Amino acid sequence: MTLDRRGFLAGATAAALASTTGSEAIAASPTTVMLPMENGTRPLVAFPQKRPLLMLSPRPPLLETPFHIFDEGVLTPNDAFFVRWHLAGIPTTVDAATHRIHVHGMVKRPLSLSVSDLRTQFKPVEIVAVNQCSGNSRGLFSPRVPGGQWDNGAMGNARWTGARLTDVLARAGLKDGVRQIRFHGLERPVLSTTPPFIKALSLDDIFDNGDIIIAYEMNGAPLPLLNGYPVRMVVPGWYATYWMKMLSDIEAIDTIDDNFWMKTAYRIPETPGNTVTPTQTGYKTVPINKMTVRSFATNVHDGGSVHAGSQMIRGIAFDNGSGIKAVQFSSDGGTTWRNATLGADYGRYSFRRWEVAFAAQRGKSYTLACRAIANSGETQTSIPVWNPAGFLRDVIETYKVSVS
Ligand SMILES: Nc1nc2c(c(=O)[nH]1)N[C@H]1C(S)=C(S)[C@@H](COP(=O)(O)O)O[C@H]1N2
Ligand SMILES: [Mo]
Repeated sequence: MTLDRRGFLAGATAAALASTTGSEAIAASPTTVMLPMENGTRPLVAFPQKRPLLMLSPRPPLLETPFHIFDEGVLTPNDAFFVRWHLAGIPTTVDAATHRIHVHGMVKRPLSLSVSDLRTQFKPVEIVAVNQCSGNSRGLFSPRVPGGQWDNGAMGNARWTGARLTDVLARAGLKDGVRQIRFHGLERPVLSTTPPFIKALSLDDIFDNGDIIIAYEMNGAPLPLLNGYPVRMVVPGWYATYWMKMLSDIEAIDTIDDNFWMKTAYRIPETPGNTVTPTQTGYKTVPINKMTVRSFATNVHDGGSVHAGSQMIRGIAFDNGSGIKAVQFSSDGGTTWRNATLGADYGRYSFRRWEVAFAAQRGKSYTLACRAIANSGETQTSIPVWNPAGFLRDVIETYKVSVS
């Protein structure tokens, strides 16, 4: 039995879980994990093609990656990669041979592409990129906000292979006046009153970010069904909400999409730092877009311990594609900082591993901290962002540790 090093064993729940959800998809799991937040108890549950992950919701599935996975390698294994769906009507199987991606709307040549067309008729592009939910770490907001109560594991880094979106759009030929491209996947709402999950990107953003791909491989293998098999969008540097899974529909439009998921949900304050106070009203909002810079230590956790003597503290950092310039480490709660050593470069959208030597004295306790500086100049600060949707968390992480 493996335990999440970040949490601790809280008791057996498998039988209780199976009886409350009634889902055959859920395999027995002997443990729960306590996340560092109120109401932070999560069962570890194995869904199809997945190892046991922290379950926030069975239907639609919300599964978080146990944080120690990020210490094991720069790429997040497919079976450990987090899962987030909005709607419960997800196909339980998809036939990749008959699946089609329709490209239509304001195009000169509407297309109906199979997965094999994508593989054979377009140049394959490989890119390592972080997929991070807009609400990653939402459960750590203070004051608390509604929404999926994630700790820091609603993210993952994979090597994606696929066809460039701009190549597909060039094949279809955009008509004059196109302003946005709208994306839709295979799942459907259970209730007719629930808006279908549709996202849109502006043409400028698509052409600025020539790295958007329609991916048919994840870490050299087919995508797990729950991560969007057979094809998903990969929008490097942008929050995961745009990374449409089970992509089936691409539509060119001459308007700014105003469906619920663009106009009402997934908006951030258009204020300095995209932050507001809990009582603030009357500010403008914009659709969430590029990720902020973050870094984490992966072999220590807050409230945990380190051993006496010298050791390496390891971690990861990423931003929205300028790349990581430096990661700094502090063992005195952020009073003094020194540079960590960066690991191999997997590209500017990837996790960048870092490590730093640290000598711990028996009997002392420490507040460790790490902060990343992106090539863009963006630097993490110790002031947490706050917005009512719980997006964009990027505060400097601190880890109080004792010496054992
Ligand atoms: N079709 C579809 N794609 C989707 C979603 C969804 O609900 N349906 N959710 C988005 C959001 S908000 C997130 S965080 C990511 C999660 O990707 P993952 O499940 O592969 O980790 O998928 C994105 N793509
Ligand atoms: Mo998300």
